[in-house]
Amino acid sequence: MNVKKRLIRKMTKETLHFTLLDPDKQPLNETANIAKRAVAAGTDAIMIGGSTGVTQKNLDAAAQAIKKVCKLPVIYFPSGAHAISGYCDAIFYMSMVNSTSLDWVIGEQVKGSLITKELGLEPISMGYIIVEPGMTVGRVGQAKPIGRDDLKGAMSYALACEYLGMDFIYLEAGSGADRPVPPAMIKAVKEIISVPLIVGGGIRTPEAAEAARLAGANAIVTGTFVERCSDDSELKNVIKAVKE
Ligand code: 1GP
Repeated sequence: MNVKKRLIRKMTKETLHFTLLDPDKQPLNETANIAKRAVAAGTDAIMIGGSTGVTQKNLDAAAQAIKKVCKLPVIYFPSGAHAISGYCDAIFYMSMVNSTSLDWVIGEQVKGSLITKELGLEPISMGYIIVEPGMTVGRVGQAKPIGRDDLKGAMSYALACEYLGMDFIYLEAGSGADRPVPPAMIKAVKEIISVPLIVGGGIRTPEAAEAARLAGANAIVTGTFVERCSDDSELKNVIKAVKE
C-alpha cells in the first residue's frame, strides 16, 4: 500500500502525529536519534524539510539515516526543486497557494516533476496555506498570510485546493510560531472540506495539540518541539494529546 493510502486509512481511526525534522538544524546522528525517539513516543510519520539550508547532500544523508532507524513513512517536505531525495518514501507535492509568487505556486513544482518521476518518489498533492504569523516559510515563500480571524479566507483557499484535486490541505502558522493556527479556523476549514486536514506551526504543548485535534485536524505536525525536547515523557505527552 502506498504512503497516501496508509495515512488516509490511519486517519479514519485517529488524529496522526507527524514529526518534522530539518536536516540543517542538527548533526546527522542527532537527526536520526530524534527520529528514533519520536518513533518510540508514537509518531506516525517523519517529514524532512526546512525553509532554508536544505541541500541535496544533507537531505539524502538525513533520509538514509532516518530510514535506518524507522519503518514509518518518511516524507519529503520540500522547500523547492533544488533538492529532492529518492531515499524518502514520498514527497508532499505542495503548492503554497497564498504565495504572491508563481514560483511557489507552480514554478518549483514544474522544475521538480520529472525528477520526482525519475526517482520513483510517490507524490502526495497538498494545498499549503500560510496563516499568520507565517514565520520564515511565509517570508521566503512571499506569502500573503491568512489573517488569524479570517475564517472565510482560510475556508475559501482550502475548498479551492480540494476542488483542484489536492489530496491534503495543510494550514501552516510557520515553524516556531508563537501562536498556532486558531482552533476556530481549523474547525471552520474542516467543516467545509472533505479531504484530510494537516495543521502545524507553533504546537509544542499537550494543550495546543489537543485543541487542534478537537477542532478537527487529521494530522498535527511538530518540528521545533520534537527537535528541542530532551525529555521522553514530555514528548510522549504531546503525541498522546494528538491522539486521544
Ligand atoms: C513547520 O508546521 C511545521 O512547517 C512545524 O512547526 O516547528 O513550530 O513545530 P514547528
